[in-house]
Amino acid sequence: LSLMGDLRAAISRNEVALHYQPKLNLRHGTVESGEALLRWRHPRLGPVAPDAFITLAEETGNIHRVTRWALAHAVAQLQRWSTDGLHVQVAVNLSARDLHDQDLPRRIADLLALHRVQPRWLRVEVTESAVIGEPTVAIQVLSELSDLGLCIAIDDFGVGESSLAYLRRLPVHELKIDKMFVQRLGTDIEDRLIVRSIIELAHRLGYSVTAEGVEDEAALAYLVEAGCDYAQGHYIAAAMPADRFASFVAEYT
Ligand code: G
Ligand code: G
Ligand code: MN
Ligand code: NA
Repeated sequence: LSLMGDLRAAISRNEVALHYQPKLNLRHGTVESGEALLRWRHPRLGPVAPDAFITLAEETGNIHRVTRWALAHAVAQLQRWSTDGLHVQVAVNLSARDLHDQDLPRRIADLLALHRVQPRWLRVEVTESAVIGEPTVAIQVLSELSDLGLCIAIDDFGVGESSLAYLRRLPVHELKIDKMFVQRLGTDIEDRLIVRSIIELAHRLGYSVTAEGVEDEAALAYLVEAGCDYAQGHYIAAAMPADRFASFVAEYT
């Protein structure tokens, strides 16, 4: 648990950072959005993987702290970019427990007002499993966020406890296809069929689609041909610090 103590200290001292992974618009070849991903460099241990410290924060009841920090920093960054004339949309990941926090919509509304950022520049990503745990509260929280004007993305779509029944009760704007189906698109016939079907399903339900984990040219080419809207992955760019992300966006407008 001393690692959790270190994380709390790192958050209060701003020793954690948000990096941003560009999302490529496949129709226009532009980048107008990105996903915020937490990075923590421990003074002794070096970089700690977010999977590890997010799970730890969840298990020790500290995830709200982490989420609030990420949201506050993403919105403050959006304000700075907007002042610089850079119009970009940022997605922040929420954990299951965040969806049990009925104060979250008001907290986000306050943050946006404080920084004079329009809600449409902020997105939240949630997994379906996050909703299944306590669906009534989660659906209410997501509906309030959607009513505020935020877009809601379903993350890691296609793996875990996914349920199409819940999907229809949620105010969803975007599906993000899990990288498991995307990484081998160049060679795997079944992954191609699955991805093509998810894209068609999403479009029929009125959602946009992002493919995650694009690692080579073959995957990217398949996604363009299959009508996918956005792509994210190391072949395009890994997550990068805010200043580099701003240059990347400027280069791809
Ligand atoms: O960058 P990657 O290794 O960067 O991220 C690993 C996992 O950590 C992913 O599942 C990602 O969604 C999650 N993650 C990264 N940043 C955040 C964050 O700010 N909040 C939450 N809840 N999860 C995050
Ligand atoms: O769970 P979520 O989708 O939020 O997390 C995104 C995770 O995927 C992060 O850990 C991010 O660093 C990672 N990621 C981003 N692009 C790629 C990629 O092309 N390949 C792989 N294997 N991981 C990726
Ligand atoms: Mn995500
Ligand atoms: Na994902």
